[in-house]
Amino acid sequence: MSKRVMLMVDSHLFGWERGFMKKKLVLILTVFLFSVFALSGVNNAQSTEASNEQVKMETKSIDDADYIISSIEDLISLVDHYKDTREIANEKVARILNVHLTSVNIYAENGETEKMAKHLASFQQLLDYYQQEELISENAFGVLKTGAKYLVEGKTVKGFTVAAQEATFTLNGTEREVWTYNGEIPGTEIRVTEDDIIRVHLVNELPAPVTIHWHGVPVPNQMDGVPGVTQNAVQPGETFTYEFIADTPGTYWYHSHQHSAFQVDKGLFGSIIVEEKDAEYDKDYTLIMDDWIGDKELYDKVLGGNYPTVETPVEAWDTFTINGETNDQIEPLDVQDGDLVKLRFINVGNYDYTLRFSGTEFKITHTDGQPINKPETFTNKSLLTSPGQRYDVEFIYDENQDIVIERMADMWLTDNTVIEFESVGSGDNRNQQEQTIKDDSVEPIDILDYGQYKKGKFTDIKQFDKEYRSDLGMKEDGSMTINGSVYPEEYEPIWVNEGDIVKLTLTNDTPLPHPMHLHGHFFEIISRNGEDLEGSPITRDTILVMPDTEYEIAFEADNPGNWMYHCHKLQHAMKGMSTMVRYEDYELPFTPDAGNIIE
Ligand SMILES: [Cu+2]
Repeated sequence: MSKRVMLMVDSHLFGWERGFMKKKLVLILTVFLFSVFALSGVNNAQSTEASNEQVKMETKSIDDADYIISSIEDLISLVDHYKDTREIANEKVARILNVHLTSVNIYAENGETEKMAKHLASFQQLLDYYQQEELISENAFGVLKTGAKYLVEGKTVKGFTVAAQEATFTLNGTEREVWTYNGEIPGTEIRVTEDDIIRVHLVNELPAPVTIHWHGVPVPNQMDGVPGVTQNAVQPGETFTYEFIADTPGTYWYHSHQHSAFQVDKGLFGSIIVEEKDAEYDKDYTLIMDDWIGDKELYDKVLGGNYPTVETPVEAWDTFTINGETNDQIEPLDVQDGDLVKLRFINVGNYDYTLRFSGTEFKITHTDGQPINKPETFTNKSLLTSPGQRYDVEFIYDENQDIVIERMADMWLTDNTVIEFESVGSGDNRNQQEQTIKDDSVEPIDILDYGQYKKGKFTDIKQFDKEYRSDLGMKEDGSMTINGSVYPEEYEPIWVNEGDIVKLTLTNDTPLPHPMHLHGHFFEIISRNGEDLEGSPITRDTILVMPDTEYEIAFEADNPGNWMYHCHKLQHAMKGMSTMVRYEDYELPFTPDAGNIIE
């Protein structure tokens, strides 16, 4: 396994957590688990089978999370752990909690569901009491309470600690000060399985406030991580816990939404992957694409402090990276002949990147994590990706073919970047950059005419409940506008009610393409320049709006709250190209303070 692949799967864990995981791994492998299926009272033969399945599943992904709760045994070992770390005040409190959990286990085994439920309820009441008496830390309380709550429903809770930290990052041979999640660029990959409960404990060790926004994941509004809109920014030294159900599989990413044009550029991003339960890939790689200010002096001037202080010419971002590495530093991906390879491309940068695929047959299977209907194969074609967007691409690795995937050179990012493959055990057949076919006649893929036609969710809707326009523009002073308005001073929200089917018409009167991102909802693209889509329905959360082109998109207002809707070229959002979709009767569940900078 290459170094970079290790980096991608190796979560940052604090020392005590790593030790704890080892202990827990042994526990899970050796102790018979009364699975959550046993809790619902099915017969013994079935529950044994289910338990075995669960052991297999947990060992596969156990290194990814700080803790996993999928059984009463897991809760018991967590209580012991919090006793050791003194997050539970004393032996007695831990013992009483575990007496109840042990009883739950015994009653579950005997099929006495009523008594079992009673003891689990007592356990939760005890937690409330100990929290009031300050005999348990806030974090330990939250972890155990969540675990108990979801265990009854047969769900697995996966917990991650994400520390926003300063770090040093080497780029073009020089060291840069960066801000990171867990000390790495990109931040720790959060990888879970469909229907898992994700619980992320954010610890802010930076000298500036931060948040985590879960780009594309349809989370409840309070978990969306937008400072001043869904929560107050997490101040230095403070913590915040995000918790949501990962019920929509796909490729997503996370980033700070505080002062995001600055903080995302400085490194505060990572990927979040929700695997399908029946995923069938031999290899599955996440490729996070970004651009950096290559010149160290300029980098230090622009990004060295806690806030941006200088205007920067656009051509300064001239260094392209994949998973934080530049061209020749990028480790080849491990593959074997015949592997079905899935690549998850995520554009977290400032520019649109063009990818070229050649040498074998490829398929684009997902846009922004959402499936494309019966995608056709292609070769030697290019794909335009824009900030905030994701594309999943699939192919079968054939060591006899010269497979080339590259980011094509363009205006400021003048070098092309080649993704290499290394086939283990079959000699040196790693493809070389020199082999890149110099072919300028690469046909671009039109993602709005790709895959097989079928009716979309909104195809037959004749009358929309709400219709709004988003005319993207630019003022003479350089500010960027939606319907002539600069956010936040002049903006008009898009008002909706829960249950509305909403149509937005987007136009672009600027010379630049704008990737418009809607939080909390997926939308379907229903037409371009008045023409309905002829290929697969395209569902996404970020649409690239080309100059002089009109698009209609539609979404169902099914997630109450206040949701940002903005250009994901974050410099444009900062200059005003931003607005909000707001639900009429939504009451803000917090009081915004003065420390929030949304864009
Ligand atoms: Cu824009």
